[in-house]
Amino acid sequence: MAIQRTFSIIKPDATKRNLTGAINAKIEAAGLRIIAQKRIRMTREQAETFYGVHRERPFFGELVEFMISEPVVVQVLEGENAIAKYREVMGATDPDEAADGTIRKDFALSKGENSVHGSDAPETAAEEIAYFFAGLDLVG
Ligand code: DAT
Ligand code: MG
Repeated sequence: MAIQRTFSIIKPDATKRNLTGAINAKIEAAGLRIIAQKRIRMTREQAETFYGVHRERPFFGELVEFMISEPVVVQVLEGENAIAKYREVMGATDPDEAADGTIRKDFALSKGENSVHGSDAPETAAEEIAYFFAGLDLVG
């Protein structure tokens, strides 16, 4: 498997509780390199577009309100098999189902307030990175 890039968000529940460093420690311990990172306040439009695939789901409104409720940290992670590896480090969407030692097991508050986002495939990773970062921002 080649070197890949994936897109990550440290979500409002985690930035609010000062967990950015603790989450970054787990990312780096897994061998993923943080090659771009910025703290932003997501706009409603950005949140609605980013989660557009979930527009018809009953939790969409709640999800958008949550994502704009506090600053987030958007990141690009690089490494061997980075997309699947980060999904493993994150753990399952629902923290009650997440494996021990994962970010969501250790930090997530609920299925909605679950501390991190990670891309699920190469196509979405490329789209999500391009939505928040210019090519020159990525320092591999
Ligand atoms: P993941 O973030 O693990 O890729 P997803 O893409 O299915 O999960 O959903 C995106 C986000 O939407 C998820 O991180 C939290 C929220 N979400 C998903 N299912 C939910 C539910 N049943 N209730 C509340 N929020 C939910
Ligand atoms: Mg997803």
